[in-house]
Amino acid sequence: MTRVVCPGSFDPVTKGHLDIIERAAHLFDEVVVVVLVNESKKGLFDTEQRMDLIRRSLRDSPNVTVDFYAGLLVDYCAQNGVDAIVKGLRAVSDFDYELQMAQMNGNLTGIDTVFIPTAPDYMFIASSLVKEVARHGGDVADLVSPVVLNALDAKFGH
Ligand code: COD
Repeated sequence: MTRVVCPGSFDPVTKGHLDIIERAAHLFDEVVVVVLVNESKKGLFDTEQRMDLIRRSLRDSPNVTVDFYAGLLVDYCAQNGVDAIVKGLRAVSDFDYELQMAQMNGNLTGIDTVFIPTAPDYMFIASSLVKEVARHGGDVADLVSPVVLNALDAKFGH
């Protein structure tokens, strides 16, 4: 049994995230999507809402569960028998930072990171841009699931 984590802020989950999670679910036995709580950064959605939006956005994915953690990702992995970290890679701009995190995590506990390339259609999608566009009433219907779209509409009163 290979258990992997897909970690992130997921504020909110986008179609780019969902594609990586669903592809990881085809490759590995168990996928845990972990919402990392950053106490110093207040997001648009709270942790419970982010987890709920991920659960309700996932299509039939019986080997995917959703969890949260406040602390180092490697500690979560050690405590939960996680074999590897899965990350999506969008562009060269992601690569430097993702490589640095992968090497830091590997250095801390020896855990490996597996990169899955983003689907070309989702390459430009980032939660921060989705929020900015939605805040100003722009159309993000192609970038997020219908449940996230509703949640954004409710937040921004559209
Ligand atoms: N297509 C494909 N993949 C994507 C896309 C997209 N359009 N958008 C995002 N992704 C992938 C990326 O792999 C990204 O890493 C992941 O989804 C999550 O994205 P976000 O934006 O929700 O989350 P980030 O980048 O803010 O997450 C950073 C972490 C929370 C994973 C990181 O800070 C962390 O591990 N924090 C815990 C504390 C810790 O252990 N720190 C030490 C790190 S070395």
